[in-house]
Amino acid sequence: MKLVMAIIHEKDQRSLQDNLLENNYQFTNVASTGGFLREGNVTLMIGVDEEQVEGVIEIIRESCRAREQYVNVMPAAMDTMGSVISNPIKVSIGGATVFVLDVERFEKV
Ligand code: 2BA
Repeated sequence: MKLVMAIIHEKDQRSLQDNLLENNYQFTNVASTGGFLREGNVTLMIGVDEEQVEGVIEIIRESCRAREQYVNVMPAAMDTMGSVISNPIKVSIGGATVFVLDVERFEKV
């Protein structure tokens, strides 16, 4: 058995969940926060048989799209008037960040 962990944008959550449910996959949602942007994202834990991994990844690929976002980078420079000058950079987020882990043991007790 494998555990697919997918970190996705909150805006893709509904679409991915619907598509997984339609295909009879079971999953758990965990609210998470990106370390870089420090914004909420969503982590799905999807337990599947090994032969289902590629199918799940394909559903994730179809459900999640890449986005671009500007973020202010610190430290900011100070101008001559002492005000803060932010330095925005463009980052590309997602579609999804996916980890596939081996599951040593799976039980529902
Ligand atoms: P965040 O850490 O908030 O990162 C959001 C996006 O910012 C990243 O998108 C990446 O394009 C950019 N980014 C991250 N660190 C950066 C840096 N040091 N300099 C410049 N840009 C940077 P994604 O790569 O698509 O990642 C989306 C989210 O997936 C991340 O949110 C994080 O929550 C998770 N993630 C990505 N890689 C991970 C990893 N190796 N381990 C654990 N979580 C990861």
